[in-house]
Amino acid sequence: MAKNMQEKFWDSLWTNAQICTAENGYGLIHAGAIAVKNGKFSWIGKMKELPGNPHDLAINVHDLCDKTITPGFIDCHTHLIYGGNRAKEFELRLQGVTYEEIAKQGGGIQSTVTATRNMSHEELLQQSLLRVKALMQTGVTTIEIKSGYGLDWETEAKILQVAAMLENDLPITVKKTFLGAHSVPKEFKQDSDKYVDLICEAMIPRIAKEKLANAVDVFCEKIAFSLPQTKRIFATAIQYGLAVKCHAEQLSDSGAAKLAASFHALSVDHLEYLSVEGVHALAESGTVAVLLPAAFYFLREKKLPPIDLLRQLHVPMALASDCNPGTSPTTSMLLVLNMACTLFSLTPEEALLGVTIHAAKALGIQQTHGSISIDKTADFAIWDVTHPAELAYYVGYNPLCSLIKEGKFVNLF
Ligand code: DI6
Ligand code: FE
Repeated sequence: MAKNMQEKFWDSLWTNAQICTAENGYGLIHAGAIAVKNGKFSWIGKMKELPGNPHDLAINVHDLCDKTITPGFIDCHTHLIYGGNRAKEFELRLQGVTYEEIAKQGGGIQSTVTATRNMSHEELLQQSLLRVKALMQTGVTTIEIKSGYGLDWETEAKILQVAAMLENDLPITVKKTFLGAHSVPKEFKQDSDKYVDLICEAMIPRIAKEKLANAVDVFCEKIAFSLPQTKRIFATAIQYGLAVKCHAEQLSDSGAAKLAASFHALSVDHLEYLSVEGVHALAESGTVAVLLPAAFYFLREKKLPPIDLLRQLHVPMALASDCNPGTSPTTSMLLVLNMACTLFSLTPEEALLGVTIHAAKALGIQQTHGSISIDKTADFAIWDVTHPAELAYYVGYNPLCSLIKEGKFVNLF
């Protein structure tokens, strides 16, 4: 059945497609067509229900010869603006030194902070552009970018300004999150509460005033911020009209997910050590569980997030790259799909929803993005596969043919 049709002329029409709408599961439409007008989906249905000859209906007509269309992927958790890399630390970890030990010795996040502070806007932009382009080449049309490698006002602002520059330079939607509470900077090592004062009294008010980000995230963990500190930062974020997100239960169970749920967080992310109580709290608040299988893989974690219980209690599960130099140096959403299935036992269908509609929900943009639905933004990817499960199945093979942002073909460079 045609889902809608009133316009006489569309800007573009894609015909002979298999459409995975991501509405109610895969939401497959075989032998389908999609029309776009003014950057939005304006008709979705079966070819045989098209109200006329394709060339009479749209200015541009593209025959897809049975290729598969999915919504553009949404990478809802990245830290992709940073300086340098951490290959040396990777070598150390392979010799048995743990991530926490490296962090305690002043390596880890701190070393990336030093490199990031020393870079200009332009240098950061050039390095980050490469990572964003690589993500786009795996079907991504929307990303979230967190600050957090500055840990002082100047550098945190620089990162968020570079995020805005990326959105200007590329056909991609960028949602910005302030993660000043990523690590306690060395200047405040003796008194982390003083740094939390700075975050709450100076940084968050300025982030809100200058509209540098629309969400605030906290890394709640023994090596980062405590539960009471996290609570204080969340309360301040809400007071300034910013959404809340949380790096929760990545290395231990601190109760951060439950706390974040009590603030109606958009998402809680990582979750390897999430408790039964935590899952129930997420189910009640409608908070999205963001799983980051590439970080799990790269840290060679053993503890799995409680997938069965999340599934049983219908907590929406999103997937993201966590693109960052310390725990997830990847720029492939296809690899993330595969790892979610092989490492976390998600079904390929759950994985696909995890990078589309559930990822949109994790960013609070599910009304306009994340599925192929009338009046939503026409962001989609065209794949040379016969079934969307193939997107999670291949390991390192990329079947992307074209990417469409707001109804227009993206130059994939
Ligand atoms: N958890 C992570 O996996 C990243 N940040 C966080 O809070 C890692 C950041 C890094 O090691 O540079
Ligand atoms: Fe992260």
